Amino acid sequence: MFLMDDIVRDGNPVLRQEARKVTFPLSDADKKLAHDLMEYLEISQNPELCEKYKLRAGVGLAAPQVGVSKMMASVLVPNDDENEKDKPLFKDVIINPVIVSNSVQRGALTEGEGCLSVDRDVPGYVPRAARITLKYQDVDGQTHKIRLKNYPAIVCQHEIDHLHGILFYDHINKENPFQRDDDEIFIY
Ligand code: 0S5
Ligand code: NI
Repeated sequence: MFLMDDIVRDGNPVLRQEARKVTFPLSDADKKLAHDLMEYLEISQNPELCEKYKLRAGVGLAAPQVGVSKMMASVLVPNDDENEKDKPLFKDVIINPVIVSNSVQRGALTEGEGCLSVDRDVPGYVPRAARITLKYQDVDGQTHKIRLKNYPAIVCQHEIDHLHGILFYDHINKENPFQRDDDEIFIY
């Protein structure tokens, strides 16, 4: 199980490295990594357990954030609909993910972004594609090609950035952090 002390912070070179592709079948170590990455999100999204283990709740966690430079990340986007609480909007460990197409339309989270590896608050919009087509492998080596929009699309782009050594604040306009394009949409 990962705790906050296991999470690598900004300044550690692993966060700026290009992660290595993962080979199949997964080694036992890679299987455990996949399990532990998802477990962190599940535990952190449970208010009692989050408090008990003093975690920062997250919707995604990439392997480089726990010091492992491999193309693997967990994503768990909860469903806010009270009746659909047990049906996440997106839940999977994405391995060797590739964004095969991006919408022309851009979108940014209204509240900006944070990162479990960045302890300071960096205000500003993080412009991203509003919709993506994502190709990835799951823990069984099955290939998925799916279309994502809005929040799940933003979360996956944030995680895939980690696999290429990119942090969210790299995308923030330095001169005008809250600058927006005309047809850019607000997400959330
Ligand atoms: C329940 C629990 C519901 C948490 C919502 C949340 C991975 C939640 C966060 C992360 C922006 C798009 C600090 C706050 C950041 C992806 C950063 C927390 C998201 C990933 C974890 C990031 N958070 N929580 N991370 O690379 O919204 O947004 O989840 O750094
Ligand atoms: Ni992050």
